[in-house]
Amino acid sequence: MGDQGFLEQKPGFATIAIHAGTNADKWQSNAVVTPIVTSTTFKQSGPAEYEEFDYSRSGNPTRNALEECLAALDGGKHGLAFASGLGAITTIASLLSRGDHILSCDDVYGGTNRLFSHVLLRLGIEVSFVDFTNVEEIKKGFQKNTKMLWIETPTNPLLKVIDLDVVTKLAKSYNQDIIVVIDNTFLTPYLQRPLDFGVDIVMYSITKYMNGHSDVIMGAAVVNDDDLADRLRFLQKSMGIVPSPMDCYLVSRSLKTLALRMEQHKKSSLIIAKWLHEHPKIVEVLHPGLPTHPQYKISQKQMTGHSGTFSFKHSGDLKESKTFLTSLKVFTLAESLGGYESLAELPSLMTHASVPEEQRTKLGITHSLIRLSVGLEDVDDLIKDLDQALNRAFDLKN
Ligand code: P1T
Repeated sequence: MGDQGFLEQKPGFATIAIHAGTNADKWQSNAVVTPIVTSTTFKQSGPAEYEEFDYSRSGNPTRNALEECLAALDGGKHGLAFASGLGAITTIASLLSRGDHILSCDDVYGGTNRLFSHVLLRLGIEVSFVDFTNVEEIKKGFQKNTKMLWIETPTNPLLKVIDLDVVTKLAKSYNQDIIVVIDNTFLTPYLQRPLDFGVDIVMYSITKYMNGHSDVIMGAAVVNDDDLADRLRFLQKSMGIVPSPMDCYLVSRSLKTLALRMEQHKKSSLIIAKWLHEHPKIVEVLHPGLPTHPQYKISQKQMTGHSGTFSFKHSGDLKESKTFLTSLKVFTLAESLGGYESLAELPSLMTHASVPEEQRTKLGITHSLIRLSVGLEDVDDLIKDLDQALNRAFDLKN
């Protein structure tokens, strides 16, 4: 058994993060650090006669190095980088055709919900949202035209944990051809390795923990299946949602410290979650590392720990949430998560404002739900900051 009762960490992760895709011998200069190749095009020795690269939308040396590392981190064969997390989702959804159906978990990032409900629907792709923590609900959700299962676990912003083994087997037993996709943004391959559970596509908003420095927007997909990889590669080239070589360099650099960063996010967030759990004005802390979490046992079965992102519900309403958020001094009031700096936000008005109100209310995304992204600052400073902001919001002694 691993840390905090979770799955044991696979050995060698940090070594892979530092070395995969990096090979000094591949460059004429023997550069130890992957060069940033900005060229959009590559000289051909005759018409359509080229070696590895012809045009940077199809492939670029800096991007290839990153994609190789991304694949290795998830224990996958193929990695693909995209211009944003939503760019990755759009490309993955483009594996489908008009008339197909996506069965999605009900709590997903607001932007994913918007893409599914507004854009895909208009293109003739049907999407239904179901509570994936309830097996009976999933079984009822399958349709004859279901071609893709969309999992986010833990979910954004309610931190529901979905049993990857159970849900993947359910989908495959309904129809072997259903493509099972997981958005693994909240955990990264350091804390969860979905390919080990039979998932077909692992998708990331690289913008978050994978880059970790809040200075790049990027997405990715990792797969094992050669045919699926070919189809995604074709879409990557055809749709053109690709990242710049400069951004690929920044992410490659960030991945070198992924293991160290995730280890600290994991430790600090659990300390803060436990502190909040004891606070008299906090009603519920939604953190998969707490034994009070409804899917604590499932978390321990499939994760090696939880990251720095979690939510809590307090006993106030919008007024208290606003005072709390604007009183924070170390945490910054902003959307996003997964950076070295701590962030706090109000999903109901910010990241999940695009989720229809009725759906939000049903899920429990209320004005009393605050989401934190615990960064890498000293944890004592973060607790002091939360304490003073809660004191202000609830008129408690300072
Ligand atoms: O922002 P982008 O790189 O396009 O990624 C979209 C995305 C996809 N999946 C998950 C789980 C996400 O959290 C996101 C982006 N999320 C935020 C900006 C947020 O604050 O939740």
